[in-house]
Amino acid sequence: MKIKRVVARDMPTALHMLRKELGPEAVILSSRSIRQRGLRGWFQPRQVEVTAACDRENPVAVAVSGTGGGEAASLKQELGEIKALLANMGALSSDAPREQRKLAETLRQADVSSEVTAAILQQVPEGAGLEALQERLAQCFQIPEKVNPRAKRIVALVGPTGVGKTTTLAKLAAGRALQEKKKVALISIDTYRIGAVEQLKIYGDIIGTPVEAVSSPAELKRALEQYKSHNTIYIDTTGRSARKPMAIAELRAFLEGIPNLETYLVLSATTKSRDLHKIQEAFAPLNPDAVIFTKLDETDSLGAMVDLCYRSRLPVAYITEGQNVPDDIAAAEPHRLARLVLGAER
Ligand SMILES: Nc1nc2c(ncn2[C@@H]2O[C@H](COP(=O)(O)OP(=O)(O)OP(=O)(O)O)[C@@H](O)[C@H]2O)c(=O)[nH]1
Ligand SMILES: [Mg+2]
Repeated sequence: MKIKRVVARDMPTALHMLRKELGPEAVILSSRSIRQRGLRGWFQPRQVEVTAACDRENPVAVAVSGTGGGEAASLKQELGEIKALLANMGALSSDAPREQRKLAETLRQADVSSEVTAAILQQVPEGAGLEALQERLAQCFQIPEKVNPRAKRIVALVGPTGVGKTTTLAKLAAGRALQEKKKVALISIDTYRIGAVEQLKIYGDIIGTPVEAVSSPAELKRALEQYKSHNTIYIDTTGRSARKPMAIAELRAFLEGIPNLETYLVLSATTKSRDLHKIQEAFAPLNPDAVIFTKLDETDSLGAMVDLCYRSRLPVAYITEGQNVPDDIAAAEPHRLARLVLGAER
């Protein structure tokens, strides 16, 4: 069995380091939050120290088969560490303080992964209640820097199929054109789905903005030039599967080199945590500035959203909570998101 201990700034980084060293089957034995030694430590954020082991055969069988005194001692130590892990990871063991267990259970019910739950609870003071948890959760959600309302903008929405990119784009464009009275143009990068442009044209007609369909990067550049006097140009893209890197590379060929482009990764809050993570990684080559979460009205458990934001550190720009254009959209607000996750606003 290989045992490895690492110190990192946060849990996901530590887990990443351990998986790299020990492989994906590594089992965490213990984790704790520590300060660096000496005076400097007090002025720097706490770090996490995580110990993990890997044995592809059967870690428990190997540990139990040890007969020598040394191995027995090490077995005892390992069991102790596993116990500590349970207290830390799930905070559900009977050893964990009652308050901590309650908070862990609240996060579990919201579908926050146990990994992220452990990391979040490590930074909630012992004995603290729901309010402290809400505050800590709010810190997991960053929002993008405010854009100068007068600035000219080119905004592209990218993401997997059917998450609500076109609908969200229509909501944003309607807000900009009808409420803020800006000159807006819509462009559809139409290389995949029949009907994609028609859907955007309907919205364009209602909002009263031009809609252009382009099918090559050169056509896109031309369209951007054509509408350069417009205040905001929204670029709609057809959904791409995270499992098809070529489709994402193709999209990159369209979008790269556009100066000051704002790219938003649109994700559905109903997607499973692990899938969200894969999608975010697959779309990383497009360098999204922030995410937009859609369909919050369709789920009661927003833990996947917490996981994604915690792990990727991407800011959240907007959330959408229904199909109505233009009403069902709101700028993301960390404390409101935290309240939604904890079910305090439903
Ligand atoms: N309940 C709910 N439905 C939504 C929301 N946003 C979009 N939808 C619906 O989701 C469906 C798909 O929306 P689209 O905007 O066409 O999705 P898309 O991402 O553009 O899809 P593709 O272009 O095919 O990749 C439509 O029925 C929308 O009305 C939301 O916030 N809540
Ligand atoms: Mg669409």
